[in-house]
Amino acid sequence: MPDEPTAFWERLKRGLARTRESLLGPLQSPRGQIGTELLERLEEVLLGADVGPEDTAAVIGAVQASLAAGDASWEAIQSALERALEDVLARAERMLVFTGQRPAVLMFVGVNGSGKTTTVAKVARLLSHDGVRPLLVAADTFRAAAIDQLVTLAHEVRVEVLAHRPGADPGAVVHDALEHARTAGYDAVLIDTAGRLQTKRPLMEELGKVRRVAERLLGRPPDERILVVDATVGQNAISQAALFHEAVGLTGLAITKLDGTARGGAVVPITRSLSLPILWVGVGEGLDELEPFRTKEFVRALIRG
Ligand SMILES: Nc1nc2c(ncn2[C@@H]2O[C@H](COP(=O)(O)OP(=O)(O)OP(=O)(O)O)[C@@H](O)[C@H]2O)c(=O)[nH]1
Ligand SMILES: [Mg+2]
Repeated sequence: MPDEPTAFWERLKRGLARTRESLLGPLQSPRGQIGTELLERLEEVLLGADVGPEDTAAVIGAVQASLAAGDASWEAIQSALERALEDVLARAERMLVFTGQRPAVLMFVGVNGSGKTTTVAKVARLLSHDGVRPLLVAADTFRAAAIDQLVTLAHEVRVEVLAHRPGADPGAVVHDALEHARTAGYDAVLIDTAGRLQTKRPLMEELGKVRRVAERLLGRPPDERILVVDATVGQNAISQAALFHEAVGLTGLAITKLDGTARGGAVVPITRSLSLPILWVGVGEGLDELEPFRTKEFVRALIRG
């Protein structure tokens, strides 16, 4: 079974290995520092893992309070850090919304190369495993290669895909896809959009249009408007998000490429400063390397490994 809990756990741990090493490596010195020295070290490593100054302060405060109360063994330090991170990430977890109206519509947006097309295929795979029948939509009509990529990935994860010719209007593709999904009884529609720089106004307006096309047809906006964020860009993702939010009204995040960075701590300031939950984390290039974000499991994999 591809999704049995151990395999899931192993993938998550493996994907977070680099961040874990950057966080815990420097703390595990042979002498096992305690007290102020440890807290200073901890501050350094949290900042180094891109946790950001505000959230680092919150975590340090919580760890300090826990350690003041009792022993400062390595085990106690790990537990305190685990609890502190769980607290700052408490509101980061949310399940995918299924309103009960079919098809559920999920739109994926983000800058170039953030991992949108791969994530769409990975999510489709997770949904099919749960018995949900998804239709993928190639609304990235900008490049022929983008359409081919989605079609190939759809084939690999054995789901259907609707595509027009390169250069077609993305709104028209989405319109067709939603009508088709309704008549053919799909449970979910996953829209892959072209990568764009948030500063390119006409391209951002195009995203707004795709949202409106869906809204007119469904009588409600797409149920999820997901920003796909590349974890390797760290906290810069925060500045990308604002204009995407303005264009489509984001409902959540997918954070990709956590396996490719030691700065995975950036998930903390990204989700907190945007007040957006993380629906999935990508921990590898493989199509099975996407996990629903669960705070407890994420923090445990990060701290305990
Ligand atoms: N290591 C790793 N690579 C990933 C992950 N997610 C995506 N990638 C890789 O990132 C690269 C870009 O992924 P795409 O899915 O094509 O990105 P995109 O956002 O659709 O790109 P554009 O459509 O060009 O904007 C590919 O090589 C993917 O395999 C991940 O979680 N981990
Ligand atoms: Mg793409």
